[in-house]
Amino acid sequence: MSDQEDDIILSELDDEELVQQMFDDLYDGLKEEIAESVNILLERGWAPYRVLTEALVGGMKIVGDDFRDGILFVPEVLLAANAMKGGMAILKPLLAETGAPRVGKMVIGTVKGDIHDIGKNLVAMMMEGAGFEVVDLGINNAVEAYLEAMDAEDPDILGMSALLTTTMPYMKVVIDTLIEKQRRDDIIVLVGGAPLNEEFGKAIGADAYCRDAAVAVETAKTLVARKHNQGVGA
Ligand code: B12
Repeated sequence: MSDQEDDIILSELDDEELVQQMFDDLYDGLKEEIAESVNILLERGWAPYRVLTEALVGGMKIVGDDFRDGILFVPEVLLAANAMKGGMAILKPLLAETGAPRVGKMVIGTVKGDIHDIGKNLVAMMMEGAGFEVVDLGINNAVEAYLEAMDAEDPDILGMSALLTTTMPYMKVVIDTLIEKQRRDDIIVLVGGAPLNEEFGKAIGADAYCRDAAVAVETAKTLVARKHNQGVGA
């Protein structure tokens, strides 16, 4: 195989071909290529949010499906995740640049036992872009970490992410602890992650389940506005 024949000049592909190529590159964990393609799409006038959802999240969906079906394994998925993060790093400042006024503050973290952070990072990025101040606690958070952050940051919203059926029940542990400590009413709790659904969100006592980052932003805006109005009226 000659390198020359195989070399694809990304900038010579049209938009559709480039997005397809990005799906392949994400699948193969090619971080530099993903970064280059993200920059090409931005130069062509694509909005950062469109690059994120159509190219990166779209590509990650294929990785996720093949992981589920046993075609890809953890090492490959880690590489893909790393490539995705490379693309997200370019988009992050652009998404945050909207100049939106500060709407509220969110503490967000993946729950104990769970190290998935791509979706959480995406929510954090989109929330920042929408004018929220975001404190990201990272992965594998025990209830104490959420409580400490609530003390230190006084957020409007607590966001929890879980990607495993074995870790999602931990969200209830956190919410139950908030109730026990009589702190549940002080905060809006949003939950998300692929295995969750609306019913689960309700069952554990969250204010809302959000299926993606865009819904998270809209829900957060609505609930924070409601909270502030109630505060004024009270
Ligand atoms: C990438 C990945 C990994 C990577 C994670 C890298 C990283 N830095 O995150 C690695 C390789 C480390 C990994 C490990 C494992 N994984 Co994994 N992983 C995935 C995969 C393929 C993609 C997840 C992802 O990033 N999706 C893309 C993002 C954008 O989507 P998202 O996370 O859903 O987030 C969106 C929404 O859910 C929502 N959201 C998410 N969080 C939040 C939070 C809030 C507050 C709100 C409002 C919204 C919100 O908004 C986000 C943006 O739109 C999924 C497959 C899948 N279909 O989800 C499996 C998957 C989650 N993993 C799975 C498994 C089994 C594992 C392992 C146990 C594998 C193993 N044998 O070791 C380990 C567990 C490690 C651990 N203790 O956590 C299973 C879980 C099955 C189950 N029923 O529990 C899945 C579903 C794959 C499968 N079908 O088998 N994984």
